[in-house]
Amino acid sequence: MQDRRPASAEPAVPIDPWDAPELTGWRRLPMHAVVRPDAPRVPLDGRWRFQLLPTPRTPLAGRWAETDVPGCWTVQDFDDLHGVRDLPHYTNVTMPFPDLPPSPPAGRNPTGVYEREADVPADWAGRRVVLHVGAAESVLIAHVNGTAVGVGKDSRLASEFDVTHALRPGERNTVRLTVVKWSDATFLEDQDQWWHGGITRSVHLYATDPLHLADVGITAVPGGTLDVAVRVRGGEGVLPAGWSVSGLLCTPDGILRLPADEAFARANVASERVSDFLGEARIRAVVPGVRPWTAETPRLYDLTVRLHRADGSVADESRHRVGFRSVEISGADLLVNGVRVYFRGVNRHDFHPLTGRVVDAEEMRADLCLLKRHGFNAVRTAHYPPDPALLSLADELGLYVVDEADIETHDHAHELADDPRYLGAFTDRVARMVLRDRNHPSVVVWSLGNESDYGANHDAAAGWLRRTDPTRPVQYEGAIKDAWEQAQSASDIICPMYASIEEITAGPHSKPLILCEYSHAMGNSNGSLADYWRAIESTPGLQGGFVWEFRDHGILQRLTGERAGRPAGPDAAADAYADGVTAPGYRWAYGGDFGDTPHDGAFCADGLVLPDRTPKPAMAEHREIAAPLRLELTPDRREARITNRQHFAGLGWLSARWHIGDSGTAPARLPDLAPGESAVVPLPTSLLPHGDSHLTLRVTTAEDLPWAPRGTLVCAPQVVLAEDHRDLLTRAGAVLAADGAGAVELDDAGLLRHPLLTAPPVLTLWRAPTDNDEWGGIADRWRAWGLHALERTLVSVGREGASMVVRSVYATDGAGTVGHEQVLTPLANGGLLVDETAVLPDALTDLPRVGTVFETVAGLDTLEWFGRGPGETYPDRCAGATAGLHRADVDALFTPYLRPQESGGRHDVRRFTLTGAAAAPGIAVHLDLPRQVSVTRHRAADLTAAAHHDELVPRATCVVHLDAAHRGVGTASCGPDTLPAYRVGPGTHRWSWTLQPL
Ligand code: IPT
Repeated sequence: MQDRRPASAEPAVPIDPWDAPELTGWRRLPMHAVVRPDAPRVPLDGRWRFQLLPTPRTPLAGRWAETDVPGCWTVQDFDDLHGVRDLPHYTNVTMPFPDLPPSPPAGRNPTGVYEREADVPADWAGRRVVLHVGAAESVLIAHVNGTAVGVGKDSRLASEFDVTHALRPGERNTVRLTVVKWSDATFLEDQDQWWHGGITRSVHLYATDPLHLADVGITAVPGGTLDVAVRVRGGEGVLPAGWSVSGLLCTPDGILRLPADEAFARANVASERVSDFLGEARIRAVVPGVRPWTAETPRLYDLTVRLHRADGSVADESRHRVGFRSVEISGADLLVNGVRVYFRGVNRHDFHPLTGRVVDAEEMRADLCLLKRHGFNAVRTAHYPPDPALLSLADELGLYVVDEADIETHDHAHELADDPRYLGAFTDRVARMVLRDRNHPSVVVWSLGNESDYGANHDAAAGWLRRTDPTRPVQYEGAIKDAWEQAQSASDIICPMYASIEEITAGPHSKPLILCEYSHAMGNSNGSLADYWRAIESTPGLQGGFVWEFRDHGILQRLTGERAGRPAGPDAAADAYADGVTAPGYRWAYGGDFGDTPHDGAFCADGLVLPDRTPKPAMAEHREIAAPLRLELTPDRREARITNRQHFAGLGWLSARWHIGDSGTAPARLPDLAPGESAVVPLPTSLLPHGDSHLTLRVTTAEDLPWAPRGTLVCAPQVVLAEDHRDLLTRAGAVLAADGAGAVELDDAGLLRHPLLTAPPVLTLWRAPTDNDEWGGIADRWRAWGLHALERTLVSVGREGASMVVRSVYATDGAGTVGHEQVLTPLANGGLLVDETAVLPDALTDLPRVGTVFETVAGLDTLEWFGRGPGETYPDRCAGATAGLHRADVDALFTPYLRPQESGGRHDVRRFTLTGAAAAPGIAVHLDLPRQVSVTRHRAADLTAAAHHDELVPRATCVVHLDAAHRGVGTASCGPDTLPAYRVGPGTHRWSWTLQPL
């Protein structure tokens, strides 16, 4: 196609596209949903010449460096010719520069200039050639052979330019892409994540016929109604005679040929000739026997849409995978295919610890498979449209998606939502997302963006959206922030963030309530997830939520060598990290670690998985909460009841086995149940005489699934057949020594001397503050009370019968004195019974823990415990762990949360042994009640002092905590604090335990 614009006689308008909010793009092709996997294509990923300039106005140097596309220059290793040194920078709300909208900093604005040659086949002559740039942040200026071909803004969506007029088929062509990092658009992209720069998705050229498919919009609903709107564009201004559109749909019964019913109803006619032809055709059909798409049953049908020349040959073709499904809101219920579903969701960014924002399809598949394996059925694409491959994967694997526009004006929220200069950008970003993604069955809700206040610009975008796609609800948290029920046009869903259980259950609600963010996963967190779900499943109108967020955004950083302090980058060897742990010489960097300022520290490390995708313990918690079936005892406790908790699927994809104790196991037969149905099944009588009374149904995948191999754990519900009420000594198999005189040895301070302990058991009220403790503010109160450095004063040592009674006091800073009594009684087997009482003054209103800490000799490296496990658990995060006998290496008990903090706890522990290599003795500990216990290589003080794991030196000893009470972890870093039921208050705390050498 020729560029028919006349040469202008006017002088050029001096626009800096990076400082012009009204300009969202220039000569950019309209966004569309045509997918052409087979179109002739020249891939342009790989090495490009590169210069990073300090400003877009800086002249190029004569020499070029090189770098890879796609890539973030902020993590790449290249020859920094202009000395720009632009490393990752992390801020949450705060803009990374002080300038006010709409202008970016004039003085320093890193600008990457990418250039390379493209060999274009000679047979592309006469065809339309399009340059596709997957994503560039934040302003893209494209040139071909020195001709400016277009400008694009919007860092998370592709820009396409028609480059036919500038390109020379059969020759080497030069493509230059200039990427300006800061712009007027940066104020719209103020998401809580690292700032990067670069071209983050793939680049290529492709060719089509001049007359081509311009867009395809598909609506497909259960029942089989298929409606495909096809737009055709280009050519010589009129539709050539005889051209047509058709569809081919693959069904299990064969290929259906679907003609367009009204070809080109809106075609231009010769008398109304315009610059290029635009016509629309429609394919309508009712497909018999379709099986609907849901996240549980992600059935897809291949559809090919074709544009035919007069002779029937194919001029253009677009490929789709169609899912027949509907979404509607009825009262306070959001229905998928007519059924009220729960959203067991997570917020997910495009993130990688080596590449920054460049993610490939295999990485995305790994993310989604991991989510499916942990019971998630929904993703919110926080806070921008994802790489398009993510949506195809969600279609295929079965996940509901809330697709979110790339609008977050957090630091200037109020100004921009009503700023008419940004009106175009708001609607453009929403519209381009919808036009790209509307054919994905997985996308069930559109989101207008995040944290941008609420203004007329949102309503304008919502208005465009509702007319263009009436088939999906729209949500926007900013619109419901102040009043959930308030009438407005921007949100069909009450989608609050971080609302408490009390708030969400204070209905009734007029619309479905689905939390767009909740259960902030920063560090050791996600307390009360099970309480949320108890509330959601028992309150009309509540339909779930999206955990914040999937992954910790830690960037792998080199600590040694020539590039010390820099990101390890895309080429870092795989052995630089594994299982959440970085190799020596590396660490997970967070805000401030690259010298970035201002910054928000570790607030970017708030995911359910560590940067390398190792699941944090909260993932197991979610898996159990999301279990597809429920197991209960019948009231007479002689049988079990199994309920199918899914919305669409039967239980046929699952297999199950009963487990009891450490070895008893028997096959279980799952009943054939429709969603919501339940049935009574017999208990495995052969197992029941077994000593232990915790009966677990281990449920796994019965066959290989696209997201999990056969045998993958799905859930492990447990019932308790009988409680163990025996007293401590009976359970420990111990009796008091007849005459214990001299058996308990104390030092001058009244502390126990014991051959297996290197540090005696003492009272502790301190835990290394979690991120929730720090950001929620409670840790400052604990410090103010001096809990981290309590000084012990011995009051008395006395003897009562065979026992030694040691009384001491601990002075706090201004909160009174803590009294502590330890009664040490020898046991006949050489062990010791320890009865402890702590009396806490009323001023200590809220404590991290009350308990005992001691350290063992070195050489003990295996913990075997009866309690919840195998994963880490805390009082308000223990639904994902079964009670029973578990065994683990001491080193593996600890979770390396990015900023060191309290970690490694096990809840409801009744007894444990710590053993080492055969020769070394070990210890056995029994507790009076199921208690919180931790065994790690780190003292609470070590963890408190460290900012990163590389600063920690694991001890050879075991640091053992036995807690009478331990505060739940809550979610206070962003959201509700630990619920009152899981807090530790003042008053009298008593606990007893026995210590036996093995
Ligand atoms: C909310 C943001 O939407 C999200 O991007 C992230 O910053 C999260 O908080 C915290 O990690 S906004 C917050 C002010 C509630």
